[in-house]
Amino acid sequence: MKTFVILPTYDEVRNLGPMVEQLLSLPIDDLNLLIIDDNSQDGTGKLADALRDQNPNRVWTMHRPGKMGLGTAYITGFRWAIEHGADSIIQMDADFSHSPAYLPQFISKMDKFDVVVGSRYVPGGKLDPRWSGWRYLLSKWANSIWVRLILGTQVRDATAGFKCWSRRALDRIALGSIRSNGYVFQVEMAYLCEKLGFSILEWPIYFEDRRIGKSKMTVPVKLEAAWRVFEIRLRYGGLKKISRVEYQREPA
Ligand SMILES: Nc1nc2c(ncn2[C@@H]2O[C@H](COP(=O)(O)OP(=O)(O)O)[C@@H](O)[C@H]2O)c(=O)[nH]1
Ligand SMILES: [Mg+2]
Repeated sequence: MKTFVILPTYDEVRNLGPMVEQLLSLPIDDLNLLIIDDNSQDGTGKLADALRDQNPNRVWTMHRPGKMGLGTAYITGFRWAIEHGADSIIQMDADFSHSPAYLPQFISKMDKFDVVVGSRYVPGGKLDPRWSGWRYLLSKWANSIWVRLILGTQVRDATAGFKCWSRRALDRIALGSIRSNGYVFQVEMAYLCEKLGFSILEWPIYFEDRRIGKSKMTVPVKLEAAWRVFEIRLRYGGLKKISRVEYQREPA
């Protein structure tokens, strides 16, 4: 079983080293990393190449000329991983909000599920206690109510960016037709999973605030995401109703 972790980076120079080290020390067979850096200003790209040279045939890098967004980074990474023979593909942030410690559990579920979603909003899921009540409510509302109302989805954490995909699932998604890029990229993919009838496991995670560096997501990006949910509905509204969606919320 070959696994690829796709790590998009933009100005993560202090997170990337420890992240790669932790990922490579996981007890997972044939675990490979692809770092996609968008010409970070802080030297992340150079560090990525150094890590690649230190870990030949385990760490790969891709450099894009400028900040082109998370969605396109993942689409590019998914395609590359499939071409390179991946059986499972993991998408995660490089800032430690998504703990590498969950990976063995996610991968162990790949025989039964098409996608595992690291979820903040299922029982057992937890947000960093440093989140203010207001920030928590807004996020929970956006994920669990707004998106569900507009799209009729079942997923509790619609903008979850921590996922483990089986190759068979990604093979069934027309990656070339995915248009959204920021948070909505996650919503679009989640919606498609349900429309395509994938079996999905929402696995509760503890979502820690990034340890170092700054978030690249701004309030306008978040507001834009809220409106773009309508666009997704318009674009895919014609798709036939879901045939089979099997959500398992908690770890068995
Ligand atoms: N390659 C690439 N990575 C990005 C871009 N925007 C954000 N990232 C990375 O995507 C991950 C999530 O971004 P982050 O700013 O932490 O978003 P937040 O967790 O929603 O605050 C981090 O690893 C970032 O370095 C981008 O435009 N291109
Ligand atoms: Mg983050």
